Amino acid sequence: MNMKDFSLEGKIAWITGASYGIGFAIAEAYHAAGATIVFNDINQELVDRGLKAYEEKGIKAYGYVCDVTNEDAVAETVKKINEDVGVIDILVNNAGIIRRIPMLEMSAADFRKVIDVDLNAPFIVSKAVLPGMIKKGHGKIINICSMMSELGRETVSAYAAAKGGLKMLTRNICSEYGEANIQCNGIGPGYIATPQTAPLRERQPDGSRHPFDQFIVSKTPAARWGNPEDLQGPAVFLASDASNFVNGHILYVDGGILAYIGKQPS
Ligand code: NAP
Ligand code: GCO
Repeated sequence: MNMKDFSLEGKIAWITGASYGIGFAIAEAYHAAGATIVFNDINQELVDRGLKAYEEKGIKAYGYVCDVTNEDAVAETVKKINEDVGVIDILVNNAGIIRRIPMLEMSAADFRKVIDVDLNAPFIVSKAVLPGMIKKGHGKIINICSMMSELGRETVSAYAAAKGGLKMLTRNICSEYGEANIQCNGIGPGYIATPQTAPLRERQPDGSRHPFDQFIVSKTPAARWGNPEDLQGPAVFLASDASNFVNGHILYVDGGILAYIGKQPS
């Protein structure tokens, strides 16, 4: 075993939607492991915000405006990355949205939008980067799944359908391209403190914790929300040569939620 297997030296990593949040934390870790960081976001303001944030961390990142649901924009972005930086070695399909709406009140348009960003886009971006990886003789695709790849809950029907599908897309990319030395795995974060979950953690008018906040803490053996930094080690592992025989796996980084029935109410 050579610890250099965990290095990402000389690798080019594209993390989608990584101006902040989980994607930004993963990019920070990849930079620390030696990778060149490429990210995109949906508009120039967010890309500029991301570039500034990376610069403040001492990271020279390459930022591109790209809506990952737009196949032509993705193809154009891959072309630009190849010209500006080089052929992508590591792809993290991180960009994602959620709509928390009871199913009977959710429009088909809202449902389609979540599926488009959280499931169709990982297909589109993976399909765009795979040819370069196959030509190079290696590649790592990491899909950011979710607890909702395994569990449902009220109001997140579209998100759970997308993340469940993303788990199976992960296994299918593994199945189709494992022979080309492509490893495609997923990370299933638990409940992580980012802007996406901020509404679930808002303090109540009386200053008490949000009921959902208390619920998640009671369902997590670690008795806390996760932080984006909790995902950094697992993300480096799945992007590195240390995981070359790990394929089609969803690595849940959830503080134990999926293993635990939940704390008995006192
Ligand atoms: P976040 O804070 O909402 O960040 C998501 C990023 O994706 C934002 O930069 C967002 O840009 C970008 N994005 C959205 N739609 C896009 C599009 N069409 N094209 C390009 N970029 C787009 O979310 P997060 O909490 O960091 O989550 C990141 C990933 O982890 C998501 O896939 C999420 O489903 C997953 N996840 C999160 C948690 C959690 O507890 N936070 C747990 C499990 C899984 P905008 O600012 O324009 O929206
Ligand atoms: C929700 C949350 C979750 C987290 C995450 C859990 O509303 O239940 O947003 O879906 O984002 O996906 O793994």
